[in-house]
Amino acid sequence: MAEEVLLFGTWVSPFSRRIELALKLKGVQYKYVEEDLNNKSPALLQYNPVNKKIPVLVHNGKSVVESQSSLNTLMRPGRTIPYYLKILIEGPSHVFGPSLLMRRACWGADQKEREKAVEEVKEQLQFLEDELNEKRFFGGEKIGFVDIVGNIIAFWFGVYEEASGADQVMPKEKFPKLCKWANEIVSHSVIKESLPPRDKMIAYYRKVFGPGTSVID
Ligand SMILES: N[C@@H](CCC(=O)N[C@@H](CS)C(=O)NCC(=O)O)C(=O)O
Repeated sequence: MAEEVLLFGTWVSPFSRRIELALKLKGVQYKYVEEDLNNKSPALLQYNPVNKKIPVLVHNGKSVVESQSSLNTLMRPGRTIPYYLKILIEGPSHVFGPSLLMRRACWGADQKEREKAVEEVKEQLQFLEDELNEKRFFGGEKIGFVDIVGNIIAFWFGVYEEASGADQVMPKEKFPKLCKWANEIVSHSVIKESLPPRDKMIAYYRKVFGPGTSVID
């Protein structure tokens, strides 16, 4: 990619962090714009007038919205990820995938909702465990698209659990391969420096998803 790459994001968001990761792994120079989601900048509204969400990747004035589309642009130009993996990682519309389910598992309104979400997350994790099999990363020896999208599982899940006090959904005994993979992901030198500070995130989620709050984006 040539110059003039902009990324609009928010420090705590797994979605914008994954684009930062891909940019760093690819060695692309970019300018990062931190957004306050309660007071979005005119530039963000201009580049993503449709749903006004971050992340937005802007290349030479043209924007790409939705983190998986941005990742495709960066990591797999001209190719697309197998659809079943896409569904598993994030869900067809970001509603059924582990990310939001995990938030329900941790902060759902009542025990019944939380338990149901835990079961669903575990089912999806089992599929990923089997898919990973003996591979180091989902794509083989190198970190790829699915590994980056999986940043939520590798890092955010543990933060959600700690912030909410929920039980671990991905114990080593049940998901040894995924746990090993998660450990590799968070220990990778580029990824390590691209993850937000854990303590700050835990404090943030405690405040944002505390008792009485609803589980939203
Ligand atoms: N499916 C989207 C999800 C992005 C998303 O949920 N962004 C949230 C922050 S983590 C956002 O911008 N929320 C503000 C809003 O909805 O107004 C993606 O992968 O890019």
